[in-house]
Amino acid sequence: WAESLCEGAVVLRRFASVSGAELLAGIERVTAQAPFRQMRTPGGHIMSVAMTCCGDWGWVTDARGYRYQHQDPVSGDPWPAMPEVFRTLAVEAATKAGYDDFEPDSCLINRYSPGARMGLHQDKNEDDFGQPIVSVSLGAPAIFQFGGLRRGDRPQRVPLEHGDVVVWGGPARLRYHGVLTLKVADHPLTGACRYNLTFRRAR
Ligand code: MD3
Ligand code: FE
Repeated sequence: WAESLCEGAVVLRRFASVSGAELLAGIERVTAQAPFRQMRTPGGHIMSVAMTCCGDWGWVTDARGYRYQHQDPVSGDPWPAMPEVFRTLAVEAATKAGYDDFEPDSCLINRYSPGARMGLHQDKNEDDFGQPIVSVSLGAPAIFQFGGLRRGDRPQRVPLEHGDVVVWGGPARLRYHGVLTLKVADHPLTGACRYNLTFRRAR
């Protein structure tokens, strides 16, 4: 039922495929209020991945740095509420992976168009690294890379498809990871796009 990528990382293949259409409807609802945008890194680069957020805390990056904040910097309004179908899926996946009291307060929604990629990085803007991260892939397939605790550690490649859910915790929580350049694809629900929902406990 669950495959282990490394100590602390559990893949639930196709776990979200039954709720795929509902999750995509949730993305539409969130983006009606908080549209996808390409953010700027502190180093001045524009990210190829378009992002938006929902829940109490949204992850943002700009010239001032990476951080979580309550408000969408584009509108100044609080981020949209996390759709119940999002929260339920994340909690169920975390429970299956052995995290019984995961309560996400943040969901980052990433949209990859063909050519978009995410370089190797660590997720370390959260307060408690004892809390896992739940990631849900929707639409076009991608190759995910995960390395070690040092940037120079050679990464492994893992293909992720529509509905695949990965729970990252314990010793995997601070591993370097990224996504290779998205190839052209045609998924019945999303066309050429890949969406990734990343659920976190920010505070
Ligand atoms: C491994 N997103 O938004 S999610 C990100 O597919 C991010 O959009 C990727 O990395 C995406 O920060 C990958 C999978 C993921 C998330 C957190 C991790 C993998 C992780 C934390 C530690 C190790
Ligand atoms: Fe990440």
